[in-house]
Order: sequence, then C-alpha cells, then structure tokens
Amino acid sequence: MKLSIGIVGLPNVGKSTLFTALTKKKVDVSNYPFATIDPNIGIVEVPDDRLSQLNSVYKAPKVVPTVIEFVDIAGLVRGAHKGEGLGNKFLSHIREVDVICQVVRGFSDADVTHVSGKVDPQSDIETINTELIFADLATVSSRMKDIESKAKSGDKESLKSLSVFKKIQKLLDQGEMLSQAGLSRDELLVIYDVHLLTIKPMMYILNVDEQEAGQPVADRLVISAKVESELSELSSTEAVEYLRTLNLESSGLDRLIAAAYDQLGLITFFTAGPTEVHAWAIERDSTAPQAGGKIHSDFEERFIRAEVIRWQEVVEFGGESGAREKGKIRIEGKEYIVQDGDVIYFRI
Ligand SMILES: Nc1nc2c(ncn2[C@@H]2O[C@H](COP(=O)(O)OP(=O)(O)OP(=O)(O)O)[C@@H](O)[C@H]2O)c(=O)[nH]1
Ligand SMILES: [Mg+2]
Repeated sequence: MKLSIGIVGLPNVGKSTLFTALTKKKVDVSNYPFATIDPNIGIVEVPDDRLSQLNSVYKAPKVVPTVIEFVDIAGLVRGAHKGEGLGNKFLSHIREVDVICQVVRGFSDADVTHVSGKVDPQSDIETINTELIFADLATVSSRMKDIESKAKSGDKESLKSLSVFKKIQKLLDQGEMLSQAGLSRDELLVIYDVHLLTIKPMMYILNVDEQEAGQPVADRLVISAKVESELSELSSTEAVEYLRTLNLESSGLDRLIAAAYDQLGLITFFTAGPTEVHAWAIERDSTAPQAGGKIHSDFEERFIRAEVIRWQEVVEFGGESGAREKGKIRIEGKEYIVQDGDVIYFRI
C-alpha cells in the first residue's frame, strides 16, 4: 500500500524547500513497481528501526521498508478556482492523495515575499481552505449536472445520489471542510469516486524560523523547512547531533510520517526470512487475510492460517525457529486482528 501525501499552500511558504528536503534520500525505485519519474513526486522510505533489528537476525540481502509518496504542487493564490495563478491546474495532481499537508508560513525572513504582505497563519489557512472548497464546489456541480438528467428519468440510484450531492453542495456553500462535516458511511460512498479535496484528512505544517522549530503549537506540526533542508545534507550521526542543539527529538520528516500514519489509522506488520525482511502498512483493525492481501491476492483468497510472532521475540530468540522452540509462535485464523509489530508467516 502506497501512502500518498499532497503538499499545498500559498506561494513562497516553503513547500518545495520542504519537499526537496523530505525526498532527498530517494528510494531504490526498483523495489517499487509504481514509482513514477516525475519531478513533483518523491517517494521516501518510512524510517523504522525494527527492520534493522529484525534483519540482525536474518541477514537478508533485501530489506524493504514501507514508503510514502509526496506530491508537491505550485502555490495556490486567492481566486485560484477562477483561474488565478497556476495553482488550480495543479489541484488535479492531489485528487488522489490520501492526506493533504498544508504548509503555512510562520517564518519571518523579510527577504522572502509574502503574497498577502504579512505573516498571518490563520488567515492564510482560511485562504487556502476557501480555494479547496471552491474547487470541490466546481467538481460537485459538474457531477450533479450528469446525475440530474438520469434522476429526471426516475432512476432511483441517481435520485439518491442527487440528494447526497445537494447536501454536500450546501455544506460547501456554508464554507465547511467536508472532513469536518461528520458525513455518514453511505454518504461517503456516494461521493467517493469524485475525489473531493476537502474530504481528505488535512495536516497543517507551520514552517517556522529555525530557533522556533522545537516549540509546540496546538493542532500544527511545527517544522522548519530550512532545518529539514540542512538535515538532508548531513550524515545520520551529524543529524542527531544537530537535532539535539535545536532541542528536537526527531526530524520533521519522521514527525510528519508518524502524524500521517496516525491520521490514517495505519499500523505496520512484517514478513521476515533469509531472503527478505519486509515492512507493510495496513489499516488498523485489519484481519490476517486482509494483511495477506497486501502481499498477494492469493494470500487473502487461499488463506489457511497465520503464524504470528511479536517482532521483539523474533529478535530475542534469533528467528522463527528459536521462537517456535520457546512456544512464542501463535497460530491465528481468519478472524485474527493484526497488531502493530506482528511478524507474520502466511500459510496458504
Ligand atoms: N528563512 C526561511 N526561508 C525559507 C524557509 N522555507 C523556504 N524559504 C524560502 O522561501 C522561498 C520560497 O520557498 P519555496 O520552497 O520555493 O516556496 P514554495 O511554497 O514552494 O513556493 P511556490 O512553489 O512558488 O508556491 C525560497 O527563497 C526559500 O529559500 C524557511 O524555513 N526559512
Ligand atoms: Mg514550490
């Protein structure tokens, strides 16, 4: 499963600086058949210390982390939905991302022009969210036109969809972000395939001056794009040292990924053996066959059982045979809910 994050914001707020820093360590794309070569798309590995610990046991030649995709788009300006600036064209690039990450300017540097003249995060957020709402309104009205003619002929399904779209249109008209509107599962299913923007989970990144990068702000991920850019040039030991001088425990990339996993309710399970140690992302509360399905559709369809060990026990007992001798392997069936950190051997 590829987790994808779209970066939006006003012009000149540091989106590309952050994107470049985050995606500097390019993944070995050969491991990922979907990797596109596009300057605005970067794929990075999700750092996970458990992989190297598992591989200290297996010494596999191939270690495959989960990955995250970032999509950088041109700055949006007020009126983008009416064709102002370049942004609106690029909105189509984020229709299919899982999370939208809005970068907001918090740094003071007078040499960098602010489009509206002063640093005002809340007002900037409102500008961007309004543009996203307008973009959704345009999408919704064009879809409603399509459905209306069918609804007129009395098609039940279309009548139902139309009433949902009317509600959505009203919410957007009132300036609501759909992700905050408490829509029901049925309503979400109706609008699923139009890929609305404001339905996506939104994370806000406040791009602050370097010396403020360690200070928390409620509901915001506080990052200094400049710091991230410097970090991306350092070795991992140097980076740890530099983070310490800034009073930071982890890099912005690590915090951003953790927040995105959290937003989307994702956990990680592993498959491990002498040829490959592999991390897989999956939605929380998934069953063992669903986990298998992430690897291969056969693993879901022909699932018999899963043999599950906690990753710490694989490490402690030197692999699955050691863990088996100690009775640490659990045999689990179709109903088993996969836990973060499970190492799973699928039997099909
Ligand atoms: N002082 C300071 N300058 C920054 C920071 N982040 C970005 N900048 C500067 O701001 C300017 C714009 O940065 P970009 O990353 O290109 O901004 P952007 O949001 O991608 O802009 P558009 O693509 O035009 O929408 C550049 O001159 C950066 O060096 C920061 O954290 N601190
Ligand atoms: Mg840019």
